[in-house]
Amino acid sequence: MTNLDRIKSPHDLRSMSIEQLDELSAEIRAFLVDNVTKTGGHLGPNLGVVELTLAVHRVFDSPRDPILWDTGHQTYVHKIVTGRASEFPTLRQDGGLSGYPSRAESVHDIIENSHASTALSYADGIAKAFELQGETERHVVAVIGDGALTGGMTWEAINNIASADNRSLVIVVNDNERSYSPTIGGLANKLAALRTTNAYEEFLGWGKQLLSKTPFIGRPMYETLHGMKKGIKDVVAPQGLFEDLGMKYIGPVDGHNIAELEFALVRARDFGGPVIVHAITQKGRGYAPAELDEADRFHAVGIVDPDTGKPITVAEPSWTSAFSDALVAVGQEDSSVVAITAAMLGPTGLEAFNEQFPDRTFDVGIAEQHAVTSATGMAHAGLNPVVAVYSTFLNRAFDQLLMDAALHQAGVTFVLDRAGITGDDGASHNGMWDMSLLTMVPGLELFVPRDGHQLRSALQAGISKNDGPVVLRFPKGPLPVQTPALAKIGKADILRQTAGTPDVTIVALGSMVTQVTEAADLLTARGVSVEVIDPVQALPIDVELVSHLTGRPLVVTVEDGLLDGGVGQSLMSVLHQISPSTRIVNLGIPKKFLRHAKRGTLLTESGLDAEGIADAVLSELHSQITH
Ligand SMILES: Cc1ncc(C[n+]2csc(CCOP(=O)(O)OP(=O)(O)O)c2C)c(N)n1
Repeated sequence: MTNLDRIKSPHDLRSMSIEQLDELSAEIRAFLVDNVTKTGGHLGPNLGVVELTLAVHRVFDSPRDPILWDTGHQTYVHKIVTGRASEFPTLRQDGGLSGYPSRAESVHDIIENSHASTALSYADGIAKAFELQGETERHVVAVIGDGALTGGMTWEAINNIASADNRSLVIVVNDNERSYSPTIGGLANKLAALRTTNAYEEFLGWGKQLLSKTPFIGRPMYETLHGMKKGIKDVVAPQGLFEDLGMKYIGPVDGHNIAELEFALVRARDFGGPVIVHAITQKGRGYAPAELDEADRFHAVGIVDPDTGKPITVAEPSWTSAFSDALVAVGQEDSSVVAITAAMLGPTGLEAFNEQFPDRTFDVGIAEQHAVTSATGMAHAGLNPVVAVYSTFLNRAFDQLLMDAALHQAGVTFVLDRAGITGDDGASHNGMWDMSLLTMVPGLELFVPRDGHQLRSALQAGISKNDGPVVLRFPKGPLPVQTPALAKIGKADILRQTAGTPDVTIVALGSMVTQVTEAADLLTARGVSVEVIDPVQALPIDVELVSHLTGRPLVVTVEDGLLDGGVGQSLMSVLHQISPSTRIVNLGIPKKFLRHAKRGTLLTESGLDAEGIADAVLSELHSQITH
C-alpha cells in the first residue's frame, strides 16, 4: 500500500512523519502526471503546490477552518487529500471531477468561480461572519498566487483585512513568479526583492530557534519577532509592501519544505490576527517537460505524451492563431496599433505581436478593469489599442467598457477569444454573457466573424474606427473553412438563398454558421426552403437587414451566447415593430450555469446543433400550419 492509498481525508496526514510526507509528495506528483496527461488540465500549477497543500491541511482543520483557493485551478492536490483521488480519470469529463473546486463534490470546497483575485474578499467576509457569530476559534485560510495578487480586488480586500486585528485570517501567497508567463510589474518586483533577501532568511532561522524554545507562541511573541524583523528589513530589504498596509508578514518560506511551511503556518494560525505567509514554489516542479517549458511551465495542458509532454494531436489552425497572424499584419502596417493583455499573452495569441513589437505590447497583470481603462487612455492619446481577453473575463470590465471606453467614444478594439460555450472548464469559463452585456452599450459595434477571412475584416474595422469601441468575438477551437457570401444586403452576407420568399430565414451569428448550414441541408431535404444570412456586424442592428427581413413569414436567429438579451432578441424587438406579422424565434444558450462537459454536448443540449435548429424550425412551421 502506498502513502497515497492511505489518504482518504486530511486527518490521515496528521500522523505522518516528514519523511513519509516527502514520499507522499513524490507519489502525488507521479499520480498527477499520470492522470492529467491523459485528461488535460492544470498540471504545472498543481505540481507546484504539493507540499504547500499538505502543510496547509495538516495545520488547519478543514472544513471547520475554511481553505479558500484563489482561482481554484491549483486544487488537484487538495482534491486528492480530501478523498477524491480515485475520480481523477474522470477529471473535466462530463459527470466527472471538476477542474476547479466544486461545492457539489466536497464540503472542503468553497469557491468555484475560477475568476481570479476573489479569495481574499471571500476570506474577509467569512472572517467577519465568524467574529460576529462568536466563532473565534475558527481560522480562515486563503491561498493566492503571485499572479492573482496583481488583481485589484486583492488590494481592496487587503485594505479591509489589514485593519481587522482580531480576525484569524491567514493569506498564503504561493509565489512561483508566474501567472502563465512571468508575473511582471511593481508588485512582482517587490516580491522578488522579498525573495532574494538572505539576511531575512537568516533572521527567520534565528526566530525559529527562539520560538521553538518558547512554549507559548502567540501575539506577544510574534510582535517581538515582527518588531525585530522589521528593524532588520528596514536595513537590508527594499520592502515593506504588506507591512506598510498594516499586514503581518512571515517569509519567505521554502514552499517545498513541509517542515518550514508548517513552522510558518502554525505561527500565522496562532497569532490571532491577519498574517501573510509568503511561500516560494516552483511551477511544474518534478516533471522535466514542465520545468523546462519557458512559455508557461505547463500551466494548462491538453492530452500529452507523459514522457515528452508533447501534444498527442497535431495543432490545427485555430481562431486564436488566425487572430495572432492578423494582428501582426495590422501591426506592421500601422505603428499606432498596440496590444494589451491581462496576464494571458500566449493564450490570447499576442505572443507573436509581442515578439515583433515588444514596446507596443502591454501585459497589465490579471487586471481586466485596468486594461480597458488604460486602453481608453491610450486611444485618447492617439494610439490604436487592441485589448485581447477571454470573453468570460470581459465580465470583470463591463463598467470600464461602458463608462470609460464607450461613453468617451474611445477607439478601442476588443478581441474576445473563447466566446460562447467552452465546455470543459465549467460554468465560470463559458463566454456566454458577452453579447447580452454588449447589447446594452450605446453605439457599440460588434462583429461575430464566421471564418478567418471575416475575422481579418472585423479586426480591420476595429482598427479603422476611432470614435467608439469595436468588439469582435470568436470561439475556442479550430478555424472553420471559409464560407463565401452569395450576395450582400447592407453589412450582412447572404449565404443561402431561395427563388421566391423562403419558408424560413435563419440569421446565424459567427461560428453558428456551421450548424445552421447543416440544419439548412436537413430542412431542404424535408422540402423547406431556407435562406441563411450572416449579419457580419451583429450590433448595432443593421437597418438594411431589418428591411430585408420585413414581411418574411418566419425568422430564426441562432447565436452561441445567452438567449436573454442577446443579439437575436435585439433584432427581434426592432423587426417586430416594423414587421408584426413575421414570426420570430430566437435560439441561444439558456440562462443557467452550465455544468462542465464537451462543447458539442452542451450545444446539443441547448438545441444549438444542426438537428436542434432544424427541429426548432420544423416545430414552428408546424405550429403555424395548425394555428
Ligand atoms: C479574472 C481572471 N482573468 C484571467 C484568468 C486566467 N488565469 C487563470 S490562472 C491565471 C494565472 C494565475 O497565476 P497565479 O495566481 O500566480 O497562479 P499559478 O497558476 O501561478 O499557480 C490566469 C491569468 C482568470 N482565471 N481570472
